[in-house]
Formats: sequence, structure tokens, C-alpha cells
Amino acid sequence: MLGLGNNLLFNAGAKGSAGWANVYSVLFDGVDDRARITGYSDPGGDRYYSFWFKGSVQSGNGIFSTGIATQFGVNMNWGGSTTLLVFLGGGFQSFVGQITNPDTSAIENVVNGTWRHIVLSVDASDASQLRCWVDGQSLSVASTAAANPVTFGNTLTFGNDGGSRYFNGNVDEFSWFSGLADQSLVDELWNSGFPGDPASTSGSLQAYWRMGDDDGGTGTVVSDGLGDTSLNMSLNNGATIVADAKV
Ligand SMILES: [Ca+2]
Repeated sequence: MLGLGNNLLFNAGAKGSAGWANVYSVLFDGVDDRARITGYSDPGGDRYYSFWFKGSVQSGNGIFSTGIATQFGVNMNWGGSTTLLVFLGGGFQSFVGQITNPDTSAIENVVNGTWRHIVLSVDASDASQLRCWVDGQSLSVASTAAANPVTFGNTLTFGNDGGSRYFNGNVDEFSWFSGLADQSLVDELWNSGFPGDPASTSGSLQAYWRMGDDDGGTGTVVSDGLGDTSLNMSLNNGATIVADAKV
């Protein structure tokens, strides 16, 4: 009750809306399930992505990509470790996939079977400037990428890194902004742990996908939240809208 009350209070006050009901996410099986958006041209340029995910498998989690893995692909727990690894600029950058529990001060793995919020901020002119936040906390860089420009493909894939690695778990409330993120923008999206309307944040919103909440919780298409049908997502190979979401 306390959490629900805080959510409604925050949304009503700070966001100027009557709340943001979140019921559905998309579940991927880690074998071949994926969701794809094709047929658009990536505008290039700096951007940041925000999404929620829940997974527990401790290896080989390719969670999303643009085009092919070596262009821009994001893997959780790379190589069975707690590393979060992002391919970009012809190389990769990795992060220590652990955060501090704000209540107990314990160190927790990012992938631990609970809902987590991620922001990835990509400087298109310099891969080494990649930053990542989980649950509002900036992750430590484990290995820095070369300072190469970043190329984005014309396909967005969710549940897969663009290569052979698939994600086993749920993805939800995925949004895409132009420009670079900073702690203040991350705090707005993290919203103390309550998913909210990305259009109500200070960022320059390009697209968002609610993973079922804009589509009646059923079907094999996830609509773009801004109404651009060229950015509608097709659920492939068994990826399914399910009633499971961070609230
Ligand atoms: Ca949702």
C-alpha cells in the first residue's frame, strides 16, 4: 500500500498525470524469441535508451540491439559473469553488473530475478563515453571501449543481441530519447522505482513501447506509443505479452 500510494502521489504531483498504470510486459524464452522493428532508417546521433527488465539466467543474455551485435548489441551477464557488455564502435565496453541495495547497503547482481531499470547513454561520436545506470545508480566501467564513432543499424531487436545470444526474461516500458542522459534525466526515468510516462520527462522522446499496455495485453504487435506505425514491433518465435510488470 505504501508503494502504491507513493506512486500515485508522485505521478499526480511531479508528472501532472493521474498515474501510469503498468500491467503488461513481453516475455522472451532465451532460445529464439525476439521482437523486431524493421523498415525504418535510424537517424544516428547521440541517444539514450531506458527500459525495465527481469531475468535470472546468469549467462548469455542478449537483451537488445540495433542491426547486428557488433554495431550495437547489449548483453547482460556476458560470459556467465556479472558483467554487462555492450558492443559498439567496432569493439565493446563492459560494466560491473552490480549495484548497492539502498536499504541494506548489500552488493547485488543486476541480474537477480527482480525488475531492474536500465538507462544506456550512447555518444555516437565516441564509444568510450557510453554510460549505464541501473536503478538510478551509475555502473562502474570494467573495460572501456576505443573512442570510435558508433554505427546504428536499421533494425531494432529486443530479446536478442543481434547475434546468437537471446534473453530469458521480461522486458518492459522501453523508451528512446535523442541526446545524452545525465543523472537528473535518469532520476526522472527511474522515478524512485515506479515506471512512468516517458513523455512527461525532460528528455527529447523519439519512441516508446509499453509492451502490451497500448495493445490490450494481447496479440503479436507492440505499438509505438507515439503512434508511428513504422516503429511498431513484431513479436516473433513465441515472444509473448504477459501480465507481469513493475508497478
Ligand atoms: Ca508495460
